[in-house]
Amino acid sequence: MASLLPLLAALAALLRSAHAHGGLNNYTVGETWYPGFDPNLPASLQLHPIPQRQYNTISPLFSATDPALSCNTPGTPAPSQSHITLPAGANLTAIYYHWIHPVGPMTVWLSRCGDSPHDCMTIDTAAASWFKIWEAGLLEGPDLATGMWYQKRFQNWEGGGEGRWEVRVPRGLRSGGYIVRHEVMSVHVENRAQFYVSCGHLEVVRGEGEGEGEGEWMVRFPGAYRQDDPSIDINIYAEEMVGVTDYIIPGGPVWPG
Ligand SMILES: [Cu+2]
Repeated sequence: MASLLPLLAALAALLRSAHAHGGLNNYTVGETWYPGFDPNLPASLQLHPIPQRQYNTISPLFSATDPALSCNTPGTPAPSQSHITLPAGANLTAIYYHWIHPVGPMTVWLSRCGDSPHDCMTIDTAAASWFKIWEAGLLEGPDLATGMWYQKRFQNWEGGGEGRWEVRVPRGLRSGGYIVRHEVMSVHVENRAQFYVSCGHLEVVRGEGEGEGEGEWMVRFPGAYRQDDPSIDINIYAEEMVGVTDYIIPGGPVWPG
């Protein structure tokens, strides 16, 4: 009987995700696990410290100008919001248990809150300034519809992929509190991009740099994207897209840090 349990758990997870989308479930830094917010549970029942901000659905946003584009809905701090402490230059990994979509860019962004992660508690994420620290799109042709995207490699449908999204926090970052924003944009439906966003709180220590992104590096969400951007309003299956491997990831360049 005991041997059936893993099978039943896997089946339950499969059924849950069969008609669903996906979200960021946990973070890790090295061997340390940080539980994510669970959108299937009321916020009041999630009493253990959670570095991830609240989101109430694993469904995507469908508009590049959605007011919730910064940190999802509601995107507010969790009832027992905590933060992840890590040194500048360390790797932060986001875990998605069941990621099913294969095409579209993935990006990671930071917004500085202040000298302390507690400053992140009162930030209006829609009014905050963000700078991109990481991006990945199409890794290999033959074209956008059939090529290998980072998202496809990341895909974890039926446990076949990585489901791990590891990104280095820039070495040149100034110490302090930051909100980290993970965004998966999926473009597998013609001319109907989907945005999956998630935010968490970081305390970056031993930062060697003076900086964070500023000036030209800074964008807002919503604000960074236009719905009619040819990388967003896109039909990868169109006849004229056969053999096309060019794809400009929206939101501007990555801060060199
Ligand atoms: Cu989906």
